[in-house]
Amino acid sequence: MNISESNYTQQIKTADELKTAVSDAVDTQSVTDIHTHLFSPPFGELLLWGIDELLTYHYLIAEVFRKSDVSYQQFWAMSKAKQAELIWQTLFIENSPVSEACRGVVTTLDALGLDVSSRNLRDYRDYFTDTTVDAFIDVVFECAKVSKVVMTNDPFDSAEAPVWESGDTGDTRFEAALRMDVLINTYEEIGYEHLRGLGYDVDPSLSTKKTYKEVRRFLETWIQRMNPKYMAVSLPPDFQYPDEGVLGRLFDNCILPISREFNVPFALMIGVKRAVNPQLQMAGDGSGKADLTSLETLLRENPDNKFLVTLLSRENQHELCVIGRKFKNLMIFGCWWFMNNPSVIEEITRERIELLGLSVIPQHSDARILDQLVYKWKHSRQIIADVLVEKYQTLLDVGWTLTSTEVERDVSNLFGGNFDRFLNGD
Ligand code: RAT
Ligand code: ZN
Repeated sequence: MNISESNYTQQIKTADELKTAVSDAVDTQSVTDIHTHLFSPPFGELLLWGIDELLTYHYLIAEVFRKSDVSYQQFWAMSKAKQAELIWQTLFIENSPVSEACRGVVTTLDALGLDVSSRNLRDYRDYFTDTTVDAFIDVVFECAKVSKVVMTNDPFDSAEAPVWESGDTGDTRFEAALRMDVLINTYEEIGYEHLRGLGYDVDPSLSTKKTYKEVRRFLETWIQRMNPKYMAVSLPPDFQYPDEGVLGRLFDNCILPISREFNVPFALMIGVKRAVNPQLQMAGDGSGKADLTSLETLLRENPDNKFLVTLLSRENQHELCVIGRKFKNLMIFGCWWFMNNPSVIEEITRERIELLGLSVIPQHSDARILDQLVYKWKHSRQIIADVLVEKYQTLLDVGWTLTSTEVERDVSNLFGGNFDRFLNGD
């Protein structure tokens, strides 16, 4: 078959052919999941998996208090198994599990071959008891069609440190991201002490050249140790740049120069209000709308730095797309946390494609429990496919030609190619 014949055979003509070509491409293309909270097996208990972990996901903990009379104190005093049973009983048996976080559990159990109509928690527990974590990683990666996941690695976490020091992080499908929340958001309270404890000669107000040099030395050491895909921080909605305080000094004198020097992008996750309700512990964070003038300034003043950005407020999403049109050093990624719901994913994905074409990373999973890769990707793939079909159809309607190879190329860029190119390009 010559090239023109092969193109001819792949030509998409009808709406049905288009749907099939897009769903084939979207369902089979393996994805690089650029932000998760998963860990490779050497990190031991940091890698969460199994039904009790799925049920006690913090998104579900926030929901159970709305439907149960359990007090915060009673709940936190329970064992994980008892918490899981309460959540199962309250959110799945006494009420229908229609929220996205609940639905995710049902999708996952079903995709793993379990009978969701039985509603039998004991059977689900037995399934996980009968498998090993290594075997389960393969099952999940295969089922979710995920080829790589990027972890969230805190250099100050004493549970992670021994693994990094051993130099062996095991399964290479798990890649690192150097998370800097402690350093950036709590330098004066905690970060400074940590750095001193690790032997870095830093001052508490982060204001001397010597301190900048020491923080840079710390970052260099961890970049060499982790080989991270990017450095990252989550920031509150009132994040400001330029900034005269610790954050601004850290950005300008330490992080941005190192990010440039090592070609390690800086990921900003903006819009989280930590501990809006501390009684909910990890489930107690909220969101707020950010002033994106700061982001524009950061992008404009640092054209040789690469930034990956995701935002937590729905109200900020359109503005972010407009900023993406102005700055090629910005890669927009994912529908983060409270944005990771079907109606919002659909809206954001459509908005991004309309304003930025195929130059975005449409989704990441944020999975905290290995099993969640299954549902987070299944649900998102469906929406991404629907939006793509709609967009391609408008082209076909006016006579544009399209082949299944072109659809595969586009999907491959969305699911990993754009990330690789952003990391590896100049
Ligand atoms: O989505 C989440 O699980 C949140 O708790 C956060 O972890 C957030 O994604 C983050 O990375 O800060
Ligand atoms: Zn996260």
